[in-house]
Amino acid sequence: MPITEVEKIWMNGELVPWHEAKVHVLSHALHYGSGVFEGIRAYETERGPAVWHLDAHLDRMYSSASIYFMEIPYSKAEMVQAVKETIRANGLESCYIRPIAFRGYGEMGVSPLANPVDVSIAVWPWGTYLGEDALEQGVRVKISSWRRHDQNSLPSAAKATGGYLGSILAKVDAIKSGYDEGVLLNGDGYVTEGSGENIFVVDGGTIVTPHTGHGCLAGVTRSAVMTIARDLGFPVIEQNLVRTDLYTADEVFFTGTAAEITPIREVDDRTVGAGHRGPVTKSLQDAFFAATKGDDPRYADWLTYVSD
Ligand code: PPE
Repeated sequence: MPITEVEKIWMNGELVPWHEAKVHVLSHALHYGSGVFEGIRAYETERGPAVWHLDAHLDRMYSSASIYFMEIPYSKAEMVQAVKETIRANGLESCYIRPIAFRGYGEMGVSPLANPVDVSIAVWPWGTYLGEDALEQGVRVKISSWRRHDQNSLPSAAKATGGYLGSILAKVDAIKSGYDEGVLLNGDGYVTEGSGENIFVVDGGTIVTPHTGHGCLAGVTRSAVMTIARDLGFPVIEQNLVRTDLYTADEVFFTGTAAEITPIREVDDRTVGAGHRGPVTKSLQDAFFAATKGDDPRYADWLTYVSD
């Protein structure tokens, strides 16, 4: 997806012109995947742009960093200010936000411990993730032959750059096979998630999603959607799912910061439910987007206003 360029990127404490946000080719992260990052969205509200679940995203970023012994040289409070400042400097009403902390230029070799931790925050407008009409029409997915890496190979609790190589294999395989997205099973054959989204099924009015212990990322959208679903009166459970559970469900959908709530209309060429966005998915989307706009006081805490 082409990036819509804006003016400034925050880099190690300063706002620099977009094209000057550069790194050295011998940066550790480029060679060994030693970066941790987040994808966050800011939504347009009546009180100006508001960042969705900023604290939860930063908490996960600092946890990811600690798993890799990476000390982020800014406090969370400083990062909150930096995110707000970057959005303001670019005059955006809504945007995607990509903070990253990575091992920079210094020594060469696998151990990152002597290398500096560089931090940047980029923001830009980013529309629907899985295609123009995805939120209404739904997407077509394929169960990937590539498995989700094991917890003891690459911990799914860390949203680390290197971990996305597996996602790349699944995504490219899906696209080249004519699908929109790939779904990865874990080593035991249970469903984990898409290349960049968590997955849910709706079956007989119950909403089911794989447990994070089975290899999926603990998605911030996943947990927001679980809360919203329970508040709407749906039972929500975390349980093992096998691929045929996706084939036979009434509805299947993805969640993610970029993907938001994207219906899945086909899995491995089998039509899911009625073959279009189902009523439960629609009601979750409506409640979710009302919350992101600041229209639901129950979820007011989930928004950080850029002007505050
Ligand atoms: N699983 C994976 C593998 C993943 O990358 C994401 C986010 C999620 C689940 C959902 O997590 P959350 O955003 O906290 O609800 N993927 C980010 C990056 C996508 C990309 O293409 O880059 C995102 O959605 O921002």
